[in-house]
Amino acid sequence: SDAERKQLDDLKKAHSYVAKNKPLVTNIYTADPSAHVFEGKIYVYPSHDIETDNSSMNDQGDHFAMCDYHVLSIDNDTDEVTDHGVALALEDIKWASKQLWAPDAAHKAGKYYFYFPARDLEGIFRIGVASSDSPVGPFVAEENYIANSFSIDPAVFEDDDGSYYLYFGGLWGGQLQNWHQGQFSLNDHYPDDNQPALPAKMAKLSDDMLSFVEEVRDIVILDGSGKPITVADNDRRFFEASWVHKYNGRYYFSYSTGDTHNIAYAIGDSPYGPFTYQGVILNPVLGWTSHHSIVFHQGKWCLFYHDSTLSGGQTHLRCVKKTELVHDENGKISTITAYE
Ligand code: FUB
Repeated sequence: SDAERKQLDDLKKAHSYVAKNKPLVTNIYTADPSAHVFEGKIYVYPSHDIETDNSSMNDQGDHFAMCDYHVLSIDNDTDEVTDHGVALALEDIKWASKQLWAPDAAHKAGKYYFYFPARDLEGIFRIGVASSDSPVGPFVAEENYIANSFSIDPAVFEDDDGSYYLYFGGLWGGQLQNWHQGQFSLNDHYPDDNQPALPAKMAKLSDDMLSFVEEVRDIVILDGSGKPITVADNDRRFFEASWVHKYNGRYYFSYSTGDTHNIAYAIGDSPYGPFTYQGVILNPVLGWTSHHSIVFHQGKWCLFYHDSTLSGGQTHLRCVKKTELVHDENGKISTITAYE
């Protein structure tokens, strides 16, 4: 399969790659780092990768079989990273059956909210929320997933006016292609190649941060001529790993292009989009997936990302890393390559 070929290629390349950045932690495998500055300090909310049988490797992502979450924090003075241990475990989430994939977190009025995708008891990916008085948990999950949520990779964006928005969605194993009729269908559905690509999704969060206050909306990504990016445009179309940050009053929607392995970005004038495609933030990394977050801390923009260097190229055993991200004088982001 495509996934197996990519993994073999990566294993061959692993020994010749010289990574520019070190893993934040090496005691566990980590991925999908969502970083935030809470009360002046960086907290990272990653997936916790675990060993699985290689025969489970497929386009559905069965090899990503994670069953708990840890939170990391970074000391402002020493850059030392602390792993705060298990913050939420599968057995404590009533509605979830397996696969705790890429999470995110938010802080509001002294409380911390942790958003995470998992398969429900019917095998359908949904998004749940858990809360805590501490940024490192432990988090207590709500009884059920967020009503009307589906698919994977939640990312919360807090706007300057105190509104919070949840962005989400992912293709293939993330099941976005199974929701074309507004309800889950076992049949994958992709529009024709020249049609607009399947969009990421978003909705505004309620005051209590536990539900959507509006219908789920599509995130439209336009090309330079104002036309939606199409299904066949694999180098630029949305695949998974939504993230939003604001720079100079404009909204930057960044995401993974999946099977072309870029972290790309698009800019818009509203958190609802539309967003116009701009370019690549991070070139492909070692391993099939790429997933990131962008945060401003102590006068600099940081990119958090993952690769598979810690496991010598095994796609489901990743490690999270941090590097500087630069916006030029026109607000364009300089493309980053993770290796010498
Ligand atoms: O970690 C499992 C999945 O892999 C994430 O949800 C995707 O974004 C990809 O990184």
